[in-house]
Amino acid sequence: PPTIRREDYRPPAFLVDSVELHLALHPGATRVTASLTMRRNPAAAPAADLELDGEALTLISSALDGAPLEPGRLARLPGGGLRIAGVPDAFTLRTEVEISPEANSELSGLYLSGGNYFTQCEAEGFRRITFFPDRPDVMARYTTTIEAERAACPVLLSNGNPDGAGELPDGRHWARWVDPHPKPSYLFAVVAGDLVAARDSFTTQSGRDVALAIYVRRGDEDACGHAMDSLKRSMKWDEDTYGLEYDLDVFNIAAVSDFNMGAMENKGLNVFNTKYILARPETATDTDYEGIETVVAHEYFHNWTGNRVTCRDWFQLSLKEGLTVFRDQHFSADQGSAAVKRLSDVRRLRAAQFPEDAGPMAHPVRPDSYVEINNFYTATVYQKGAEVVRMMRALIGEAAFRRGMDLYIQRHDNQAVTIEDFAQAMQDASGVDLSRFRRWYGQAGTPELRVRDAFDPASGRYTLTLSQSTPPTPGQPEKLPVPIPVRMGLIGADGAELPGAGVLLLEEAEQDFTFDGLASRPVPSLLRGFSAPVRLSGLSLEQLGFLAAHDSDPFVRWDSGQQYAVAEMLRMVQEFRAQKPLALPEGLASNISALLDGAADDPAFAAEALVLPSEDFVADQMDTADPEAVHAVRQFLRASLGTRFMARFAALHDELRDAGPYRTDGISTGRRALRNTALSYIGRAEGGDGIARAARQFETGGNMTDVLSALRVLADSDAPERETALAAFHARWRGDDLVLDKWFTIQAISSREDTLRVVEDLLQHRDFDLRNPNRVRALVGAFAAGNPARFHTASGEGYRFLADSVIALDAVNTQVAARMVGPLAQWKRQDAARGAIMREELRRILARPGLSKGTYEKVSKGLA
Ligand code: BAL
Ligand code: ZN
Repeated sequence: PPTIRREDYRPPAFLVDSVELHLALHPGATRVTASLTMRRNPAAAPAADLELDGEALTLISSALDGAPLEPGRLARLPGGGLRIAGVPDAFTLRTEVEISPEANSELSGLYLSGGNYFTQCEAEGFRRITFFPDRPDVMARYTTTIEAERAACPVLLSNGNPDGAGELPDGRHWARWVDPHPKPSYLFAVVAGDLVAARDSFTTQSGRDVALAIYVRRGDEDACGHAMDSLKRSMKWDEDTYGLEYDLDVFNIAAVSDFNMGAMENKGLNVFNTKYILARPETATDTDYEGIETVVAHEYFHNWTGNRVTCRDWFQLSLKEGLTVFRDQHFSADQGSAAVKRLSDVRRLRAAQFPEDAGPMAHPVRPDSYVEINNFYTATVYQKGAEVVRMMRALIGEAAFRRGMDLYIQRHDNQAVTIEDFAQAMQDASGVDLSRFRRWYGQAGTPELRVRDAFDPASGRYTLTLSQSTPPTPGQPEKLPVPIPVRMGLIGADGAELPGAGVLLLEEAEQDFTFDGLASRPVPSLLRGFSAPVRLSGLSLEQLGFLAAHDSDPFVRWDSGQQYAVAEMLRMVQEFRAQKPLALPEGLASNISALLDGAADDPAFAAEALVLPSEDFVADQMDTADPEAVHAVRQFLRASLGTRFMARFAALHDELRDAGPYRTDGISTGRRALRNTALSYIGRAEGGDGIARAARQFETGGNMTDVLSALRVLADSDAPERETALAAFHARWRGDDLVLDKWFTIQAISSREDTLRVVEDLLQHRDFDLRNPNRVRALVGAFAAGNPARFHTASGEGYRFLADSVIALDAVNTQVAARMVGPLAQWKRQDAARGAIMREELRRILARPGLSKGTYEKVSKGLA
């Protein structure tokens, strides 16, 4: 398959001013008629022929300016597109095609889910609905008429505002939607089916009323309250923070249980994975509630950053995604504890993006090439992209950043633009030269930031030496220094903050920063708030322990504790490999003790800080991973800490029980998180009553957070309560897909040695469905990406299991298949024996005839 390169970008030869679409919905054979009002693009090189994208379309008829096109002027292109020879400068093209929603297991284009019709067009799904220049820099005004059987599809939705509806013969009916805003084809959407709406309204800052509706399956309308509330808070926040107001009469959301992504920001008609809409206390965890708030906000914020101002081409994806993740993170931070939100965002960045940036798929925030664009909806484009925007704001200041956003939108409203245009707006609004800063967009890899320091008691001068380097990544052997904003402070021996706090800007490979007038050597607190997405090294264990106890910055306090634990765990891994007995390090125990002392003051922070660094994070710090040793060490520490502090964990578990109704405010979720962290330690402790506590909590827990935390403890155990609880959970929730996903996941991530067997059995379970992406992610994805000890089992069975799954999936849903390849492609991180089996499995996938280009790209890059 061909590689698409950023440098090959050319403006579209033809533009589309308006689109009239008519969809006659039938499960097996939907007719789509499109009338495109087109003209030559004066800014493009002249082209004699018109080329349109198309995929899996059966052409029924076509006409140019009302006259049928003779067959000699039409040619089909290799991927399924259409070439029309000799078109005039301006014309109307009418095509009629047939498509089969029923046969569409890719879930891209128009498809059926539970008998209802949904679309997904980003990135290139619109070409599976009709012939079109399916690229984001072709922005058009759409009028969409949908017709369907009234009984099966009482609800007919598309983008924009409603513009009429009526009856048709044979029990059918129609509805028309007009979207006044020009948009790229990837934002097109249609939803039709037997859905019911939860409704509300929002009055914008200028006094316009917007009708809000969330469409779900009958029976789920009472589970939309949190999503609706999140939507209204997002609408208000964007007005208050950026002066950005919603721009249609209606804002509709439709939820679907078969969906490749989390959600999609189609203009005026967001389509959501049910996972990010439906929540009841008894079915959704606190993490689910947070996810809903974040994703609802994210999709809403796209209305301006993505929809009104969109991307010129898909290399610019982070223009809308990085910026919109930055905006949703900022919004969520404003809703509760900003500090805890920040460290959980950083934990996720390190878990997903750092390994990606160090692996075979490493790419810049603005990639230079791709084979399949769907492979580039990555942690780098999203999360690192957001970090880059955050650093930009730190460099120019909040006020200038707001002016820059105003300028960006004013300049580029209704345009398809580049990351360069965004940076230019920020530069023009701030007067700060960002030319060097733009390297962050073009250079892949996580910079390594090293610190050395020196103190001269005679002069009272303290010198911090910061240096940076970025490791080579595929296609980028040499790296330049990037500007790294290092927010910092200095701490005195008594734990007090000293003068000198601020932001150091490291622009060169190495720079000295001096501080005068100090009485004694301070401890440097660096990267406060995680001011740059880099790996920091050079602090001693002693300094880390000191910062964990004393720093005023919660991020540094948390991170220093984590880095301290990592250092000890790496040392213990060496001992384990040398077959020496393990012992609980006293320094680590006293850090945990100090956290327990302060736990009542900030339960949410304590819950985060008490959790040991993940196995993947620890393995990620080793030259060659050793999943077995890391697992053994982490389990040993959980058990020893649980045993040592049993009484205190038990007290927390008793005291923090929820009183009164379920609430999702930061205090309540923090208390539940701390209580369940305590339970998890008790569950590992020797001689503890963890199983009894977990079984009781499982039976009496009034919310899914508590029930699932208890089930997690049981599922990891060999106790007889395990089977009883899993069976009871399945019996109670087998009718609820989202809860059943949790049942699959909890077994897939169990630390028990028989987990792979269990997972293989679950693959055959009557409730498993390869066509449902949530279910696949819940079982196969959770096992491969969330259970390193069992996935990397030395026999290689975990690898074979994943390769078999990828092969089976590639025949059903290529996007989901390609996404599953990741863990196998990290073979360079493993020892030679494991690496050889992983490569063998990658080659086995590659040898499959008819492999999709997405899976091909991931596997072939993984093998390189
Ligand atoms: N645009 C795809 C889904 C999202 O990032 O919002
Ligand atoms: Zn997005």
